[in-house]
Amino acid sequence: MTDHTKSGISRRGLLGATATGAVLGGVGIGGTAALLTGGAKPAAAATEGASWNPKPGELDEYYGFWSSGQTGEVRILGIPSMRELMRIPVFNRCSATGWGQTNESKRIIKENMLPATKAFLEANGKEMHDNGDLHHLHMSYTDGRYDGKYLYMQDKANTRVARVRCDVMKTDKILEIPNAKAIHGMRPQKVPSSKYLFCNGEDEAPLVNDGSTMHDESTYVNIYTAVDTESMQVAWQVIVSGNLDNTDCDYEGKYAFSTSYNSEMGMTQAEMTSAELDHVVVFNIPNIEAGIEAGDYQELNGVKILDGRKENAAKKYTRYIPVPNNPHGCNMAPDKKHLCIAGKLSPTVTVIDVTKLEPVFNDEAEPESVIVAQPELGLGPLHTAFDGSGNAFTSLFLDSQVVKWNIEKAIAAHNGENVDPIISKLDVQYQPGHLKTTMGETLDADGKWLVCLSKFSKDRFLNVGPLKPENDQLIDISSDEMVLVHDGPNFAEPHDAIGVHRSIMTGIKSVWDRQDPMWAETRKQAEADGIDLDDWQDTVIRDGNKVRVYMSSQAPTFALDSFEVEQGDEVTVIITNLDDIDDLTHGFTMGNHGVAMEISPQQTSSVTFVAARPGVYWYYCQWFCHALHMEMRGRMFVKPKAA
Ligand code: CUK
Ligand code: CUA
Ligand code: CA
Repeated sequence: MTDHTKSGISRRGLLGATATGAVLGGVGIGGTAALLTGGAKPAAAATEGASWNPKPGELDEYYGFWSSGQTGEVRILGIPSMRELMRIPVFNRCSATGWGQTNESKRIIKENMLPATKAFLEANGKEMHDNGDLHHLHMSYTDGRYDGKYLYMQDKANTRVARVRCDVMKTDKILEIPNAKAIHGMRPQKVPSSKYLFCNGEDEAPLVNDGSTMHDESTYVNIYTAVDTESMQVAWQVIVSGNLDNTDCDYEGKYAFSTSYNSEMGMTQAEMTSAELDHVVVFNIPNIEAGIEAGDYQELNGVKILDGRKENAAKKYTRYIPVPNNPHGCNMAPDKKHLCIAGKLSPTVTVIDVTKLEPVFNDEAEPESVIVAQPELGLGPLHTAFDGSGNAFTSLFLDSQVVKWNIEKAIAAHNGENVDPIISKLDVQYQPGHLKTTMGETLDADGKWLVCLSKFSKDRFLNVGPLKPENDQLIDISSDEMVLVHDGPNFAEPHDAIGVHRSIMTGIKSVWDRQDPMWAETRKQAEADGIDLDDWQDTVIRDGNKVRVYMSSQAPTFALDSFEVEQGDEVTVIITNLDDIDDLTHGFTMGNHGVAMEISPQQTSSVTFVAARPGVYWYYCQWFCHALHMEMRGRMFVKPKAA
């Protein structure tokens, strides 16, 4: 058997055919020279690495929460096994759970949708978007540490953010953000707690986007949004100069940072890459809060917007730190001090000392004075992760490598000392984007595992057609020499992941609370119908041409083995799963009606449809629950309309 991967030839071949062409094609002459300097060191001979493969029945040490890109969901994987444990639908629809179909999920999806979007969807015969583009997800923090309560995620495609409750691992809030366009980078505040969710608007557009100035690019702006995580409503927005890509924040609760690859405000790729330098925007959170308090804002679509553009520097809301053209990743080290900005088109990572920012805001120092190192690491640096021992790991997209380097040594080299900050390099397969260390974006960074999310898998798996999986690689980082221990195929397109130690996830329930707010509206309707959902009655209520069917389920039966409606009735089926045993989920599928939903232990779910065709339709439970699961079914009779 030939080993293509170790020779490095196929890796370079792939590079030539795809990424280099695409990236260099747009860069032009300015960036090319930098991209062609420096080369890949061959990978060190692989040693065995730590044991990653748990025996059957053994549990993982970490929860891995994965984004899924254009699939629009969140996935839970175990680390180190890389076994997929669960999927959480967020911006997508889900056939198994009924997300996007049940009344409970529709209420969450539509609750904070902008009126203009509702009207747009209605014009297209829809209630909701069918897609999302979920790049980034992060957990809520208390004092710089994960608190296990919520996950937050964004949707670049439709300018939304969402929240997942970690007690039940379900989405409970979705917010469409007004004024901004294309939420990309997103981070919860780390200290003292995740009061704000910081959200980058990537796309430029007129602030009032009504078509009146759409050809006048001088009216285009980009918007930074802080969402209040408790209410999941916008707290405030800031107009910035240039666009916004990735974002992170400090461990003091004072600053947030965003990279901009289009400080040029160009509309074509040539224009977006034309400058020598772009910038990192630094947001001064207390100054912004004071500005809001003082009334220094305009209001648009119910949101307070401050002006944080360069020309408004006197207000001290923002500062702009120049970095090499077209940066990408923005990662705060758990040393509380160093922010790492990945160069992308530059082979460097720019290290910013955030403790030097105060004089810059007070106009006592130049913005570039905060740059304390700029190590040259390799081609196409995209993102950086940390081990908690002063080391950083940067993905090199073009070199298809992970480079491990030392932050203090990079600073020493920047100060003229003769030290090499690079500790080791490891070939990955291929073209990595994000990379994540266990607990690495918290004060508890433990330096055990690194997951490298490679964008291409090429020859690593059985061929499955022109569309290939990606390859999330598990790397043992417990010693200076990184060891690749596992290839993990993954479907379109997890950009990001976090690794959370299982000791933090103590609040996860196995059985729902019967009073859960998820179906509060449904309970209210039941109350109005004289139904007590706690003392279950199985009954059919007629209300004009609306019919509500209240039914309980208990393995292996639905309480109603049939019900009758009239053709044209709007039927709502409300089911509570009375089983309270771990893992005993039922479902409800109405044959030939496109209706299916999950009902986990003690959960209430409801779904509404119009019974438009006469006849008999069987409903059944679609989650295997019992030896008589196949028999867990019943009939809906639809009486023909009188002619
Ligand atoms: S971005 Cu995907 S590799 Cu959207 Cu986090 Cu850098
Ligand atoms: Cu209940 Cu299958
Ligand atoms: Ca640029």
